[in-house]
Amino acid sequence: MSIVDQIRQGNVLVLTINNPPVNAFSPGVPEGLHAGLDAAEQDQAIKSVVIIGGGRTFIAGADIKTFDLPREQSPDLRGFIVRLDAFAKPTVAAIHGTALGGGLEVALACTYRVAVKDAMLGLPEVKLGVLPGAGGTQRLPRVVGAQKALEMMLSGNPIKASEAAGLGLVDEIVDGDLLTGAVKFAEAHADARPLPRISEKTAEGSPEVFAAAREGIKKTHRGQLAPSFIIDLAEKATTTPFQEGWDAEASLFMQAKDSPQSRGLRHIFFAEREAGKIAGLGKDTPQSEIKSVGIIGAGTMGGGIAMNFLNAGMPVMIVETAQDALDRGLATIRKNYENTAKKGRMTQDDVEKRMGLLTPTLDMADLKDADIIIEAVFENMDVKKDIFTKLDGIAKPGAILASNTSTLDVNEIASVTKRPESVIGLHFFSPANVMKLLEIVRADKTSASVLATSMALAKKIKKVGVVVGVCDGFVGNRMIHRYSDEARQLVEAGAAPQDVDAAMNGLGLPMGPFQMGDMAGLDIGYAIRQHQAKVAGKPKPDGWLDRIVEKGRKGQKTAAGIYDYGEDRKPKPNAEVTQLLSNYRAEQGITPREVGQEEAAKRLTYSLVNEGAKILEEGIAQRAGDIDVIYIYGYGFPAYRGGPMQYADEQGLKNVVADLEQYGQTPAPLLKQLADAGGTFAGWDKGAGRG
Ligand code: 3H9
Repeated sequence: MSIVDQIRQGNVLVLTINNPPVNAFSPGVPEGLHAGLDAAEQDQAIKSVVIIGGGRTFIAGADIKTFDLPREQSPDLRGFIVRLDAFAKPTVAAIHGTALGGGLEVALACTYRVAVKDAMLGLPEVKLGVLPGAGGTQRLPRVVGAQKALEMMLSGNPIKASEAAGLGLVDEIVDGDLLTGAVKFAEAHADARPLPRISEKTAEGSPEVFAAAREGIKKTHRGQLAPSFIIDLAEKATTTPFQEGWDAEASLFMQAKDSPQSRGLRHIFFAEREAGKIAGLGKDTPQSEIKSVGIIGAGTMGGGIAMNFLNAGMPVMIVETAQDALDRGLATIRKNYENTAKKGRMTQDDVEKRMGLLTPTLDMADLKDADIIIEAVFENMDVKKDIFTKLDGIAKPGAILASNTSTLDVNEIASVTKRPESVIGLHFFSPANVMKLLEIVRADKTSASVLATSMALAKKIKKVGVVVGVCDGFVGNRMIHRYSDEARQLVEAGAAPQDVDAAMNGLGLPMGPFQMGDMAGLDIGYAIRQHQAKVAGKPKPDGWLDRIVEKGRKGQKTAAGIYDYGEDRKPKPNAEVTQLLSNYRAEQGITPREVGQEEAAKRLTYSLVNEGAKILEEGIAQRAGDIDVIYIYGYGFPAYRGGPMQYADEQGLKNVVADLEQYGQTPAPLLKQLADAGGTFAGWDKGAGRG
C-alpha cells in the first residue's frame, strides 16, 4: 500500500489516499495524486478518475502540522487543485467520514461529488484562525450561494451529505458500497462534455447578505481576523472573476495563517488532543465499563452533573438527604430540559427519555450497584469524609468513587476508605451540563485503570478531560485565586473595577474578574477568606471586597455586588461602592494612582502565567498546553489567544519576566529559567529545558 494507490476498475482509475489517521493532505499526498493524474492522462483507456479515502475518512483537510513549515516544504494543495480543476477527464470525489477544509476543496475541484449519506462536509478553517485557502471561499458560494457558504465558513460546522445533496454540493448519495457506487457514477459520466467546472459558474449573493454577516461576526467573532477575510472573499466570489478571488484568497490565507490568532487556535487544537495523553498510561491500560452512575447531592452541581450522563443515555441514581431537596433537584433538571425543548433543540420525547433514566432516592445504600459514584455536596472536608466512609461500605468492589471537590485534598478524602486506588477527583465546572471542562484529579493512590476509565468517560459525555494533581484549587481555581488577588490590588492602588474589567474584555474575555465575581457570588470568596483566616488564627479579613459583601451586596443574585444590576442584568458602577473604595484607600494611607489598561491587562494575565509556571514546576499539570485548555474551556479565556501560557509565549517570556518584575512580582523559577534561555512553554512541553 502506498500513500496514494492507483487501481484500475475497467475504464476508471481509482486513486485511494492512505494517510492515517484522517488522510490529511500531508507531504507525499499531492505527489501521489499527481502521479495518479499522470497515469490517467497517459492511458487512453482511462475515461474517468475516482478519488477516495482509505480507512475511516475522505480527507480531513490540509495537514495542520505543516502550517509553520517554509513554503517550499509545505504540501502544495493549491497547485494540485489547479491541475484537478483543469483536468481533461471527469473526476469524481467519493466521500465517506469527513471532507473537511482542504478535503472539501479537493472535492469541489473535482467534476462530481458522490457521498454516503452520513458523511460530513465542511470548511472548518475559521476554527483554526484561517480561511479556506485552496479555492473554498470561491467555489462554495458558486455552488450553494453566498448566504449558505458564509453560514458554513463562519461557523466552521460541517453539514451532512444528505443536506449537501439538497444544496447541489453532492451530486449523488450512494447507498451500499461507496467505491462500487462511485465507479458506476464515473462510468456513467465518462463522456460528459463540456465538463462542468464550479470555477466557471457565477455565485449568488446580495449586498444585504454580506452586511448582515459583517454585523453578525461582531458578536460571534469579536476581535478576530479570519471571519472578516472570509466575508470579503465570499463577496468577491459574487462580484469578480474566479481568478481574481482565487489570488486574493491566497494572500489573505497567508496573512491569517501567520497571525498570533491562528497560532493560538492551532495550539489549542493540538493541546486539546494532547491533554488526553497521560505520562505512564499506555493505550492498553485496562478500563472498567461504566454503565450506571450514582450522584450524591441534587443541588446545582449534582443536577448539572447528572444531566451529562442522562444526555449520553446512561442511567443515573441521584441521592439527597431530604425529600424536598430531592424534589427540587429533579424539578430543576426537568425545567432545564423543558427550556431546551421550548427552544426547539430537543423534543418532549427526548425530555421524557432522559427523565426516565433518572432514579431519585433518599437512601445512599441504593448506590450499591453503581459503576461510578460522584459526590457533589458542599465544600466541607468533614462532610465529604463522612460520605466516603459510608460509600466504602456500600459501593461494589471496583466501583469508582469520585469527588466533585473544587479545592479540597483528594488524598485526604481517599484516606478514609479502604480502597484509595478507586478514589479520584472529577471537578466539573458550573453550569456542569454546559461547561466543557472536566479537571480529573489524580490522587497519590488513584489507580491507572481508574484514571483511564475517567478519561474515557469524559469523552463519552463530551467533556474535555484534563488530568491535574492534588493541591489547593488544583489548576484552574488555584490560578484564578492569584488573578483575583491581583485584581483586588489593582483597585486598591486606584483603578476603578470597571476599568480592570474593561482591560480583560479588551483582551477578548467575555467577563473581567469583577464581572465574574458578581456572577459567581461574592459571598463564596468571602466565606473562603473568612474560613482560611480563622483556621490560620489570623484576624478577620477586612479588605474592600469583604466590606462590600458585608453590606449585603453579594453579586448578581442580590442585583447588587461590585456593580448594580437592573432588568437588563448589565453591570453598572455604583456610587456607594466608589465611595467605599475611596474611604478604604484613605484609611489605608494609599494615594490612588491612575492604572492604565495595559498595566491592568498585563498584571492580571501574567499573574495567571506566573502561577501556571509554578504549577508546571510542581508537576500539578503535565503540560503548559493542559493549562491553556483548562483556561479556555473553564474560564472563558479567548481561544484565539491560545490560553495564558501560549499568550505569554507570544509576548516573549523575557518581556513577561521584565513586566512582572516591574510590577513588583517575583517570577517563578521555571519562568525565569525559560526566559533566560530564550525558551518557551511550548518548547518545554516538548521536552526543551527539562532536566
Ligand atoms: C485547511 O484545510 C486549510 C486549507 O483550506 C488551505 C490550505 C492551503 N492535520 O480529532 P481526532 C490528527 S485547514 C493534521 O482525535 P476524531 C489529530 O491531531 C484544516 N493532523 O479524531 C489526531 O492526532 P493524534 C481543515 C490532524 O475522530 C488525529 O488526527 N481541517 C488533522 O475525534 C485524530 O484526530 C480541519 O480543521 C489535520 N487536518 O476527529 C479538520 N486532523 O492522534 C481538523 C486531525 O496524534 N480535524 N489530525 O492526537 C478534525 O476536526 C478532527 O480531527 C476530525 C476527526 C473530525 C477529522
